[in-house]
Amino acid sequence: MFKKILIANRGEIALRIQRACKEMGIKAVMVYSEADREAKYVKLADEAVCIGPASSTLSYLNMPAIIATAEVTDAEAIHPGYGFLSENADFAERVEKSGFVFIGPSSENIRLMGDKVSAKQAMIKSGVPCVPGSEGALPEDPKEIIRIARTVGYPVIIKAAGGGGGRGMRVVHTEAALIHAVQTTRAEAGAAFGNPQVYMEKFLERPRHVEIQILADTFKNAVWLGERDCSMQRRHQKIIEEAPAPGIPRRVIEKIGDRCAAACKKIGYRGAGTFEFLYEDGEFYFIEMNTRVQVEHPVTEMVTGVDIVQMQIRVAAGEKLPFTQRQIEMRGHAIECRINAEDPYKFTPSPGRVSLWHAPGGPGVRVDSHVYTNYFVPPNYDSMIGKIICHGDTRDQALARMRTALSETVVEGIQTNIPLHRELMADAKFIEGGTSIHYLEGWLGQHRR
Ligand code: MV4
Repeated sequence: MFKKILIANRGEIALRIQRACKEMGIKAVMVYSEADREAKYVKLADEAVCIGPASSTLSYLNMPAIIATAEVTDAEAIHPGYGFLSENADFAERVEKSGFVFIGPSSENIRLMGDKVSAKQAMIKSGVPCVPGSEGALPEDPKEIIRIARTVGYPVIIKAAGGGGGRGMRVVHTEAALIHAVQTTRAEAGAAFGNPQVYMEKFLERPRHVEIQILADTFKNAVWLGERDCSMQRRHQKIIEEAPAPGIPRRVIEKIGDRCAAACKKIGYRGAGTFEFLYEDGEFYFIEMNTRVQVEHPVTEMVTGVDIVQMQIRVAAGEKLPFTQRQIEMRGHAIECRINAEDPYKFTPSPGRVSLWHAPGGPGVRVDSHVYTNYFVPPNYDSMIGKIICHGDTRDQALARMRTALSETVVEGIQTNIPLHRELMADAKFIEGGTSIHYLEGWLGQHRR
């Protein structure tokens, strides 16, 4: 096992990774920006090195500074967390070429999944069901494009190969609008991602977003750890996630989970990963794979009892997964509310000093946050300041625990989205379960104030 790991991230996930290191007897080196100098998790680290100013381009995205810090501190591996450099294949490659272990999959696998056209082709080859559409990138010839769209059937969606997470997409409802939409998406994709390739899919009108968590080691073992329903989102920012996904038959999940694990074996995947699917009318359709630990990993940890961050570190160090698929048992239900420093209804960021932080507790309640009373939320980064995760034997119990947890939580000095979460936990449609990806935006439209 590693003796020392460098954590190339900030905020709650930096603290989460640091906790995993401490539990495993691994020393943690933290890199931080000038804006995070005072953060307690920086002081809690065995070593901490300031790598640049607040701007993430000059700090958390600064590859030479991060690799140089690993060198001077004698770290053996780098954990990238989520966001920042976590899915940057060039960074993973530079880490490995510099003689460190990248805690994640190979740079080749990151690159394969970063290009959504090659990712989809790999999944089709591995037997993972995908949204019907163009086989690979769209050709230049407008006649060919029109022919493909007729075969797929309108509405279609044009997506950039270099996009993902909601960037670089356009829905097309009629043949008259098709060619212009393809040209515009191509031009935008070329400018934004340096790759003008686009592909076409049937546009699903009211899907749910359901994802499968996987873990794989370097001994050809891959297991899936159930699913998460992440449909409650606004502008591609998830705010609530839960496991299991309400109302989806177990045999449907099991079939798709087995396909995901098989795909991991086929491509030689290592570490934690997430297969994102759209779920509509009882069918799963693969859209993208995330090659990092995700914000919402705790809901899976709570229903499976598996420590995903520890497992990432173990398999990166060359250990075997300590369980087989048959030993994975799902118990109860877990729900996560992301706490953001923002206006709860206008969604404008609300950075600043937290004059009072009181976290909830009790049975089945987990809080992942780096915040404390007098912590200053810097304006330079993502607005998420923590997560409340509640587990129960049933979804109703998890919900009841979340309502209690939210009622106990006190955050003063800044605005947060806790009032929104309190309303959603009392919403009849959410309580029923199974709302689509469009539910929250519709709800916000009706509850305008
Ligand atoms: C889609 C879709 C409907 N049909 N693809 C948006 C994020 C990116 N990961 C894929 N996205 C979508 N792809 C087809 N063929 C609808 C979305 C989508 C979405 C997906 C997941 C979560 C939230 C979303 C919000 C709007 C659109």
